[in-house]
Amino acid sequence: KTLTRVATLVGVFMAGTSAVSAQDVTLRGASMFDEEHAFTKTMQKFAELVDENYDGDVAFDLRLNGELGVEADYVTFLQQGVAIDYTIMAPSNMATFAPSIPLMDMPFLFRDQAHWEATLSSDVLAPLEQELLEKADIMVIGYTGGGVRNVISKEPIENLDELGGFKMRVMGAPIQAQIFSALTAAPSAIAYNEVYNAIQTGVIAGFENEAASIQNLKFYEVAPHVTLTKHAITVRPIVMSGKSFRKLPEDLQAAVLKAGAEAGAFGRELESREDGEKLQEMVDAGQLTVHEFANRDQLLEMVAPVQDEYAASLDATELLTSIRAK
Ligand code: MAV
Repeated sequence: KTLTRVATLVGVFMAGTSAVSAQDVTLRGASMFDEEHAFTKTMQKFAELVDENYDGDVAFDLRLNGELGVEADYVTFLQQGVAIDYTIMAPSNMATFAPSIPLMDMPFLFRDQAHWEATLSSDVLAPLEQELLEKADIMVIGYTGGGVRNVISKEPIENLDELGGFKMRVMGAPIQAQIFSALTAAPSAIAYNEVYNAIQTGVIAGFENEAASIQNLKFYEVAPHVTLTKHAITVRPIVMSGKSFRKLPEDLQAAVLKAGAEAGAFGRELESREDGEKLQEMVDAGQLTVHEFANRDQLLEMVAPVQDEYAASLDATELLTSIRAK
């Protein structure tokens, strides 16, 4: 009896201690996807790396499956310093706060994987990060991404003629709609969590996305055709709210920055490696049919002036030239 009582007391005491001392800091993250998606895995890696590099206690509360909404919601949370502390996010979802940030991810920016990697492992994007920090108080702590974005549609599309008038969803940044308009499609900005329904009900005929996300959210159920326009290799900053960051002790801040950079490299390798595999898995499962796009090079010529004008309007012509020269 006595022994049981001692054990109970020790248990109570220990539970009490851990409640007080452990995990003084909790960092909350958000993912639109489940555990299988590269974004989720990259954020889990980030947590692991922070833990490894920090002596104190820090807890991570990563909410999955869009529990906290979509990226367009996350950006407002981060800017206000509420609800979440960190996430991974498309630059085109941050345009309302920082108009130049979508430049780093606009369609047809990168020639190939090597160009994309050279850009992301350099500091050429620093002026865009600076604007995001000043205007939105959001910090870029690493870069992940690496999925190739293609057109995905209800009906097959194989050439420019068939792309003409294609009613498609694009991300919120105006440059996205401008580029697809230049390709003669009919783009409209629709929230990501409404895309599936919008296709199902015929409001749009499709959109554009990368394999990891098409598979994770089962977009193939409503849009079973993929056209290899290969118009973007995704750039996905790992971002943290400046308001959350400044509250952290200095040694934790250092661990966060180091972990952000390393988790980014981990995520880039993972998502680019899995991109082709995931596409193939969907083809093998009979979920998707893949179509080549005739004269893809022509698309590049059609969008270059739109990219140039956008950069000029941001006073970022030199920056665009440096990215292209990477
Ligand atoms: C994909 O799910 C991801 O690239 C994500 O970062 C984007 O926000 C999303 O597509 C989208 O198209 O909005």
